Amino acid sequence: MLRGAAMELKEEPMLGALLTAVLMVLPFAGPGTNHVVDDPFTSARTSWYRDAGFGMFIHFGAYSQLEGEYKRSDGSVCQDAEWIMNKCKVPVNEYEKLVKSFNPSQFDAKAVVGTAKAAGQKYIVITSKHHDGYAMWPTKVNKWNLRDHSSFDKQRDILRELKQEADRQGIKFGLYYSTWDWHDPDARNAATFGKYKARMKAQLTELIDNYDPAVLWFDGDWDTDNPPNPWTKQDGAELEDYLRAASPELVINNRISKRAPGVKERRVVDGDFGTPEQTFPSAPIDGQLWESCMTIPKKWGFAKWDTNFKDSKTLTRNLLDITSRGGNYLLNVGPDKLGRIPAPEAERLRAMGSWLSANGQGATVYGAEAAGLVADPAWGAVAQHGNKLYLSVYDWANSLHLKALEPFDVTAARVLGSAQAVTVSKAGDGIDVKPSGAKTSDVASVIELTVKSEVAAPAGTGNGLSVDYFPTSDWTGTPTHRVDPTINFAWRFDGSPAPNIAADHFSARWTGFVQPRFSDTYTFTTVSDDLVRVWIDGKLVVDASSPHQVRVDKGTIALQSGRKYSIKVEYAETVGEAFMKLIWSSPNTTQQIVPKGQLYSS
Ligand code: FHN
Repeated sequence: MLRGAAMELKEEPMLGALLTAVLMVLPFAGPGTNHVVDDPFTSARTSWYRDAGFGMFIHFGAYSQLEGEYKRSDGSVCQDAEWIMNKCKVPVNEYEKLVKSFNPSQFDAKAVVGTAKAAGQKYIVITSKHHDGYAMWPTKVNKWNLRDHSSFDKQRDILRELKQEADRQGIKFGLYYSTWDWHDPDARNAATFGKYKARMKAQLTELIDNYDPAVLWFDGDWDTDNPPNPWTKQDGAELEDYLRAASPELVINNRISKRAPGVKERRVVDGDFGTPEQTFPSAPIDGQLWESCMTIPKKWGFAKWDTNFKDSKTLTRNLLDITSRGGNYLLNVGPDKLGRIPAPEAERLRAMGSWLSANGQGATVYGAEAAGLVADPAWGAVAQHGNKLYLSVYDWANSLHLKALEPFDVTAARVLGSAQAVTVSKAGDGIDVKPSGAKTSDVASVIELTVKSEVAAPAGTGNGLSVDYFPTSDWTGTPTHRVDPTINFAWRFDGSPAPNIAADHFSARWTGFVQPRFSDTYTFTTVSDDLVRVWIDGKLVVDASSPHQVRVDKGTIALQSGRKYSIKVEYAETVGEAFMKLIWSSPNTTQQIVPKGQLYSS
């Protein structure tokens, strides 16, 4: 593993530098390259992340020293938090002077990790470098960092302290890193941007080698000229390759890429998970894992005037809504200039943890998935965990209706933390759940249903799909034939299905059979660039046949378990990036790349 090599060579600084230099230029791509490493929906690499459900974001940096206020020379006061240098137009040299006194002497990793544990948060993501470019570790790349530009104890390293404490207390450690940088002059200058990128890669190598993060959470992926941000989608793609080679177990967010000017939406092909911010979707995101990040007050970084803290009921219900839709909740704290988590934030987190640890209510979050068997109810949220449905009831009533999306039986029902009887009966388009007693909590009372739905057909013995790859974008010319285990490709800018197929102007036709394990209405989802059509049992289920940028399309079809249905997928790439993924889901099947065992080439 390259990371191991880098670690071993750390003791040999010259060789380590040589390896780092080689890594930076090693061509990871070219015709025949598929940049996909696995299916984040099901891979062992992302398993801990999918089960975690709840993490702590920490926005802590030089900006914390200003406590959210900048007093101008004319006496006026400008307020912001982690954006204060930019929004208040603080001259760089003045900002440098102001943060020289930064001294987070009371930063206590044990207390920070203890607060995360008390909240029930299973991972931490701390800002290692925000947009102001200030590194929170003793980077060798420059002097703009907590070791070389502060009044902090030069023997201390807060990232190491936090990493060691997270390891000791058994929670995962992650790092936020902004590709956009207001301080490094090369970061805003297209002509010298390559120097900044080299420094960025060297810093990221330091972070991987010295702190072994489980998550790298990138930020700063928007098009702007304040200051200019020359980062490109291609830079993001190359960096993702580099990082995955350097640390194969890394989980990476989608903001490693770059959004086109004026584009608000982020793509589902970058990194491993999407990052809705200060909000969350009403249903699982098609095509990618996702994590909602949110603040407790208004701002991410500490601001002494920012005292409108969300209450713990709202925050807990946010968590339940998010995890019932297949997402994670990354909830932020903004330590003050001494490194202390504001008491109101710690108090809300403890309250969330108390609710999660009471009556086994954590089962609504940890390892929970979107409940495909029922529709999202108005009175609360429903998550599924194996053969259990967890009904988190916000609006308690002694009769709660659930719309069934597929038939299932309820073999047991109980209210967590109460001995009250619960009866369940078929009713209209679903079931009525009738708890006989009072609610157990003002936040959410949890009813656990043990359900028996259709038993899966035995796992398939498929080998994948037969495929012809054509050297044109219209399925003409002499094809290259093979069998693909799945349809899960990110050819990106320079990759292609085979070394003899150019990166642009190629097409593919997969054929064979697909075998569902349940008698369900299946949703087939494609992630494609440039165009795709999917036929199943002769029915055109997905038709995205006009050339497009990265796009998600889907269609449904009712299938009987165990039967083999003919499937044909036609795909074409014209120019630029190329992606093609075939995903399925059903009331009994969580969203995933259609697995090899359920695909037959003949
Ligand atoms: O500009 C940053 C902001 O300061 C904060 O870090 C958030 C957290 O997701 N991300 C950016 C805004 O989208």
